[in-house]
Amino acid sequence: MTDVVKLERHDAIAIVTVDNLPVNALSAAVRRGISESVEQAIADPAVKAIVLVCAGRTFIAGADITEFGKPPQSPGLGEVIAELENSPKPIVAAIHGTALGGGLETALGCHYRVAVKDAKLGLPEVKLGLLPGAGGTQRLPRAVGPELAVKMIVGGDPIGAADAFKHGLIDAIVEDTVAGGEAFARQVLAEQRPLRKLRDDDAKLQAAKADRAIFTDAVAAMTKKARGLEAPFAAADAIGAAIDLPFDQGLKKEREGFMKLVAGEQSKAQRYAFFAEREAAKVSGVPDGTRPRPVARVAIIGAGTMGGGIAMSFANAGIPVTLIETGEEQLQRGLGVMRKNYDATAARGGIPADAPTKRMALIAGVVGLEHVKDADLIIEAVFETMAVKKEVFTAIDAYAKPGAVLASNTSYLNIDEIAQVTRRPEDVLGMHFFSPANVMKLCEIVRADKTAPDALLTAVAIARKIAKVPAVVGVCDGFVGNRMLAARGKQAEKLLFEGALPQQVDAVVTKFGMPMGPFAMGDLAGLDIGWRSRKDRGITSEIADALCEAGRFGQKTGKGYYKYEPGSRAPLPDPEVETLINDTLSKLGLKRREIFDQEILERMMYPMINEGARILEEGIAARPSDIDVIWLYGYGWPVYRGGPMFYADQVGLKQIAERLSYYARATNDATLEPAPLLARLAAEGGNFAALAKPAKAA
Ligand code: T1G
Repeated sequence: MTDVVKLERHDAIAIVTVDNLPVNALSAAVRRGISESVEQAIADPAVKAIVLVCAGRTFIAGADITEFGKPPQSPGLGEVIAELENSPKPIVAAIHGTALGGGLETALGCHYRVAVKDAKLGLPEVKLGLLPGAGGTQRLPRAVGPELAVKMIVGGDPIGAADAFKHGLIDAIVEDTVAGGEAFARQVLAEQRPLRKLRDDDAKLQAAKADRAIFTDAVAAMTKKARGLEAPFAAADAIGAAIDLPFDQGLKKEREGFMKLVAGEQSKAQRYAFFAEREAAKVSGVPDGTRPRPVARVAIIGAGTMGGGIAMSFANAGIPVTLIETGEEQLQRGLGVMRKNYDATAARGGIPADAPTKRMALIAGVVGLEHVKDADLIIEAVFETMAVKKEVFTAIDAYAKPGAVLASNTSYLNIDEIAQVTRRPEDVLGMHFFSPANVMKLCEIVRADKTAPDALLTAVAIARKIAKVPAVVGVCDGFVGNRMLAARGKQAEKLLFEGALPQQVDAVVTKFGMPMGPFAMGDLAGLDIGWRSRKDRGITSEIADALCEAGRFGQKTGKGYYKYEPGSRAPLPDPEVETLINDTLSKLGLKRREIFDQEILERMMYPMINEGARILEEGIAARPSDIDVIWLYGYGWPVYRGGPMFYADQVGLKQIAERLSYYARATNDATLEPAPLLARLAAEGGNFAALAKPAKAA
């Protein structure tokens, strides 16, 4: 037996327990342990049935992702599952926590499955750029039918125990895994139930065999948002094989699909992103034993777009919120918008019908800053000027209780300067949410000079609790995300002066996989905001200024870099813009030149990467992977490209440094010269991945 799997016998029932913290991943030792335990139980004449359970917080949460890309160790998971399925004695999988990936596939190899009521069951492999590689694409359609199988496998989201029971994925809901599993096994023996092998049960495939649209419609619905991704389509093909081919041929097709994806660039990037997200929550430079402060109640100042979205995120996690506005009218408007959002989500079936009322009940709208007094965490989401921020922080410093964490949702202002107006700078930090805050997963947590380690850990822990992905950054203009975006924006503007058109630049960026290009983004945000701030600072950008002088503020005026049909957000190239650009350039005596897409791609991505290198040099971000997490969860960077710093390593830092030096000379822009860190790594043949320093879990 291995030390991560143990076997014990309760009279005629053998209990095989997997105990491989933290999530019982199917490492080689676990696979060997299950195989040896089952063999022993089968060989033991006293054993009549077997129950497979897991210790700790969850059933098997999948294959051990850290083993991918390494030489395979036997037994393979497919072999172990075949052993379970071919056992002459009934085997019951008893599930708690999350049975995911290879974990659910293992359970699907068992003859029966039971689960506790809050268990979750899923095949999320597509989220790692993979497909279920141990029979999941063949057995799940046989267990629940192709339609739900497509939803679970191509979408990747788990289902709850109640749905699993309803659709026949599990045979019973039990109070407790060991006792419940054992009782179910005894019932199977008592009723002499057959050894149900899913591989032999095609009953639920018949409808789709007769009417393939059942399958193709489900696939079409689930791949609508899979632009650029390989895995969802490969997974759908494998499920299709379950309908069309005998089990073993389908299994072979699945294996081929899996082996192709696991060796591919997309899955490498998505597996990197999986671990990067978890690393980002580990804060460096925090003394051992530091604990987050308890947060039972939150106060949010400002019920506008950001404040409202942030309040909803806390209510979604069941945390009571005091939402504070300066006046009743603003407060009621804010509460109204939140209620409407909840109702719309409920109408789409995104949340239960009674959730809007339940969640709004957790949000107490009030007027007056004195109402922060009971909060453990206070998040300010008011107008983005330093004067207003300082006024609010001076007030909450007076009212807030000792030990409360004071956070600003500013997207670029100096947190150190804000903290200085309080008598408790150690409790002040930034929690930068992204719009819409109830949807976007990223929370950039800004560590100020005097921020106390436990205050920082409090922000990280609460961000995870409200299902956000935290990333800790230092204080600088625009923090990490917006600072890198500004470097890209500058090049986008310059490309227009040199001859490119907005639609050409945006097409390159969206083809790369970003949801939107810089010019469509500008139109969405409103071009007048930048125009007013340029005028305040006495600087010009002739093309953007000319657009605004022509009343082209973007979507809000139906015209910007693009034109928009009434009621539509689809950016349409507008010949008037080309004319305006030509006129502006000829006034400046500038000539347009032909610019190729490759140059645009390099000048969109490489300056950002260069800025990322500067951010690492300055310690504003602790790890390259933190920068990638920020771009993945805050700016829509395509997950199958891992993030800007991961992408840089794939392109090669030498290539990037050389191209940056070339563009610095060609466009006479010294800011494009490679940052010292980038230049050094390029010269040494190094990469950003090698810089990653492991930090302690929060
Ligand atoms: N392999 C290795 N390590 C894993 C792991 C896994 N499958 N899952 C989690 N960890 C580590 C994680 O890195 C972290 O480590 C710690 O466990 C706690 O995780 C053949 C091909 C189960 C819902 O995709 O979704 O099976 O940071 O912080 O928030 O078809 O982990 O502490 O050092 O996320 O409570 C399919 C992946 C694999 C599920 C728990 N399975 N895991 O969430 O904890 S592919 C998955 C999760 C596969 C087969 C295929 C979540 C969780 P550290 P955590 P959590």
